[in-house]
Amino acid sequence: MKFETISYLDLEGNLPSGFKHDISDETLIRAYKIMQLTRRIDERMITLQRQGVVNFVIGSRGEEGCSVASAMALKPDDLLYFQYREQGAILWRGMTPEEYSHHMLLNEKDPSKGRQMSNHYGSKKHASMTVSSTLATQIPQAAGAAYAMKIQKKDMVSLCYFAEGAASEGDFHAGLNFAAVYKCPVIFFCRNNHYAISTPRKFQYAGDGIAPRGVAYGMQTFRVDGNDIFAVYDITKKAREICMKGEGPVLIEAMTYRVGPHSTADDPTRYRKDEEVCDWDPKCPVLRLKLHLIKKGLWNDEKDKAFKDAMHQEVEAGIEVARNTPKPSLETMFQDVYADMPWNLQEQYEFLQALEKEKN
Ligand SMILES: Cc1ncc(C[n+]2csc(CCOP(=O)(O)OP(=O)(O)O)c2C)c(N)n1
Ligand SMILES: [Mg+2]
Repeated sequence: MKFETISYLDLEGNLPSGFKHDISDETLIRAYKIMQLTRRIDERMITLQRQGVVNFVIGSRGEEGCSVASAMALKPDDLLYFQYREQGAILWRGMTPEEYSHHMLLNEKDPSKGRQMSNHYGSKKHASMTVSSTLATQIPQAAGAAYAMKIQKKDMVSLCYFAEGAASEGDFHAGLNFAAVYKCPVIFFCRNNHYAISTPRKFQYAGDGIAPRGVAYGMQTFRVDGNDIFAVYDITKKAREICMKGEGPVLIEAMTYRVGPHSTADDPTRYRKDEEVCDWDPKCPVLRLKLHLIKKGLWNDEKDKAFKDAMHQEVEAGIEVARNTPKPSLETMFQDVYADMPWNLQEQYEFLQALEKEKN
């Protein structure tokens, strides 16, 4: 079985003649701005990690089209389940650079109160479940949440992001099979970005990628150009409609490329050539949308500069506030699990309190 890749936007920013879409000019400009914001925040967080301010970063350079355009096709209450490289989606939902920075710096305003590694964002306000380090755990969770939505007859879907490496986990198969058998309104969104840390995709699967697995489980499946926001938006919107008609789940395989290192703990020059990375430069989702906006007369270099200056300032201001916000206090480490603290935790708490007193 061979899957074609659905793609509309060419590398010069043109759409096929007669191609129709329902994205307003305003929304297109916002998509461009959020993709640029995502890229900038990633760049700044990586620098802050090098300076010892942030402990860990997973950048999404080159994959902003997948996260932003898929979130754009949903309703704001639809539940998002992340892998970890989908910060564009939570920023699309309105998380501010300051809120994002509070999490990355793991200070007292971080919703997880510093109990997670950085880059494990999540937000109740933005209907976004917290990132989980253990690969693929979000897949059965998203299927289960969608099953609950179906039973409660809610006008709602869950969208579950994961990548081609995570699709080798048992949870992928359990989640997809459960969702297909019970026709759960869940969109499985696979970012096929060619690598799982240093493992290239030729060592990940022998078949034609991840898409045929959706067919095997009995669900409607699409493969899209993940660097074309029009294709990602169109197919995610269609997937949502399929779910709402009770015909879900849907699997989308978005073909993309991880331009940066896996994380700040990785050196990709050890396992891939620069030329391979450069091949993807013209396919960049941000560049292609920018060229399209310019062709439509919606954007120009002057607007770009003014937007970037203001956006960079907003990012710096957010980081500054986060840097000046205290770390979570000691007691938060012992809260939110037990109504009454058990004796052994009480003992540990007192031990740490004494240490802290000594230090001060
Ligand atoms: C169960 C489990 N096994 C291994 C790891 C270590 N690990 C973290 S990310 C990663 C690669 C995942 O690759 P992929 O799903 O393709 O996502 P990408 O990083 O390419 O976005 C691995 C092996 C983990 N976090 N959890
Ligand atoms: Mg991958």
